[in-house]
Amino acid sequence: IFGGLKVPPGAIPWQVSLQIRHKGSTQAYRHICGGTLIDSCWVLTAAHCIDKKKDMQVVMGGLSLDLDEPTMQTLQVEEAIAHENYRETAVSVHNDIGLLRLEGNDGVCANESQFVKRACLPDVQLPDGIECTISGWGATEQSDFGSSHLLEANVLLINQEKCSEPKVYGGALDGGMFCAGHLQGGVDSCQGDSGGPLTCERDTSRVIYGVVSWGDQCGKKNKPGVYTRVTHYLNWIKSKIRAPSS
Ligand code: 4AZ
Repeated sequence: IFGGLKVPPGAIPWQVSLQIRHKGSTQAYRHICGGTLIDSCWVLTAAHCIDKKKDMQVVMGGLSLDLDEPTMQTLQVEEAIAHENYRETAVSVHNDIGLLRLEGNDGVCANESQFVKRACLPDVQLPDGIECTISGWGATEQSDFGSSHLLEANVLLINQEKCSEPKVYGGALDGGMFCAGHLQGGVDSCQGDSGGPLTCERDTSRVIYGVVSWGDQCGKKNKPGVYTRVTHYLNWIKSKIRAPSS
């Protein structure tokens, strides 16, 4: 996160760290992406974060990637589902959405606590210009390697036509994407934040409105972050969650 602040304990209880096992090691896992807990056994992430060949685990309820915190829960990924039409082109990433099914018993995987909670799915599109929140352990203006403490920042939803102007992303956007950030630059998601949440306030709760997907570098003028538009994929998400492993 560029231009972010440290997240206080329990403030973003749906944030997870998606980690893959180091080659040749039985114990060590490395953070690769963010994700969002949307159900006890389901994490929403980006398709480009999914590596079916590697063991994946999810850590939730914590803020640090370096320390073991007593509030943390670590769960293995039983199944990783990338969108069937996920495609990367030279200028864009299409259908960059995926789901992780967690290991558990009788439909209980993550245990809800003050530090671990599900985010709600959105029901409608939200208006341009509203303030939403992004978070993650990704690269910062100080470090390409990311932050060991979870960071957050506020971004604005940017009009789709405005973001499709030639000086911004031209024709690279499709209806499954939206832009959020600050066109003057400075505040943005970055590498390592991918897959993580963009949430917005709706009534009295927060909804998971976007998944960190791509952008032309980070924090640059006229190059805001591009997010997978969760409302575009509600039927896809619901179909997968209703019928696990089919
Ligand atoms: C990345 O490389 C990446 N500024 C993620 C987010 C953004 C750019 C790049 C948005 O994963």
